Amino acid sequence: KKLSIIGMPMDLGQMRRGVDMGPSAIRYAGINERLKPFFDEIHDLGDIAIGRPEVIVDQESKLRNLDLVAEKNALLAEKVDEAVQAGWFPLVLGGDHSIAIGTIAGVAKHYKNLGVIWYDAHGDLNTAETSPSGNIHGMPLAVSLGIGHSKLTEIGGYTPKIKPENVVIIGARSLDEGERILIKEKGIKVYTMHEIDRMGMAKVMEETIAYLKERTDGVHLSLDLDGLDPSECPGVGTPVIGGISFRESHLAMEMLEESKIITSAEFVEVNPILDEKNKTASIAVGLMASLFGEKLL
Ligand code: DIR
Ligand code: MN
Ligand code: MN
Ligand code: MN
Repeated sequence: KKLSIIGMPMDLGQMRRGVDMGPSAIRYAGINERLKPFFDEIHDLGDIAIGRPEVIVDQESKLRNLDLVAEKNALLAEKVDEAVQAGWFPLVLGGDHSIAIGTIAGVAKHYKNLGVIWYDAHGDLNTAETSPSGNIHGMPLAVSLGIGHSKLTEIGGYTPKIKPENVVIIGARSLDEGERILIKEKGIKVYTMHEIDRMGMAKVMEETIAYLKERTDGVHLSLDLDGLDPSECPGVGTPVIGGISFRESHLAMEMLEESKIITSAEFVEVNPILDEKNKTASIAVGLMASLFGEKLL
C-alpha cells in the first residue's frame, strides 16, 4: 500500500485568509509519522504552486477568482490522476473546499461509478446563480455533478465526474435555498445532524457503507473540517454550531477503514490562523490515522 500526499495551499475559493496554510499546519501536526505504520511507502509530493494572486471577481458570473481556481484545480487534477494511475492512494491537503473540484476531476476518470462521501456542515451545491457569497468553495459538489460554470465543470476535459445517486452528504446543518432544491431534484442522500442525532453515527455509517458498496467501484472521502463541531475544530473559516463530535468522527473513519471502500481522500478548510494551537490540523491527522487503520489495541 502506497500513499501520495499532495498539498493544495489554495484560499481563492473563499474570503478568509489563512486556509492556504492548511497543508503546512497538517504536516506540522505530524502526518508522516502518524501514517507511516499503515503504508509500505509514503511520498509527500509537496504543494501545488498557487502564488499570491490578486483577488479578481469574474465580471460576468460574479464568481471570485474563477479563472485562477479553474487553472490551479486543473494542475491538481493532473497530479491526482498521475498518483491513481501509478497505484498510489491520493491524499490531498487543503486549502479551501474548492480544491475538491480538482481532486475529483483527477480521481473520477479512473472509475465508472465513483462514490463520494461529503463530510461537511454545508452542501457545497451552489452555482453562480444560487450562491449567496460568490465563493467557489460553496460549489465543488455541484461542479463535480456537472452543474455550474463550464470553466469549472470542464476541468480534466470531461463532465460530469460523478452521479447524484453515488453521493452521500454527512453532517449537513447549513444549506442554502438553491442547495435544498438541488438535493430534492437530484435525490441526493443526506444525513443531516438530525439523522446523526436520531440514529447515531454507527447506523449512519453502516447505511452509508452498504449504500455505496452496492453501487460504486471506488469511494472518495471529501472531509471538510467544519463538519466537526467548532468547539473541537475552531480552525475553520465558516464554523457552524451543532456539529459532528470528535468521537463520532473517529468512529466514522474507523468504520470506513473496516469497510475498505475508500480509494482517495482529502481534508480541507484547515485554517491555522483561526485555530487554537493547531488543534484542528491535529484532529485532521488523527482522523486520517483512523481512516488508514490506527487502533488502540
Ligand atoms: C455557503 C458556505 N453555503 C456558500 N459554504 C461553505 O458560500 O455557498 N462550504 N462554507 O463549506
Ligand atoms: Mn520512493
Ligand atoms: Mn465544504
Ligand atoms: Mn463546510
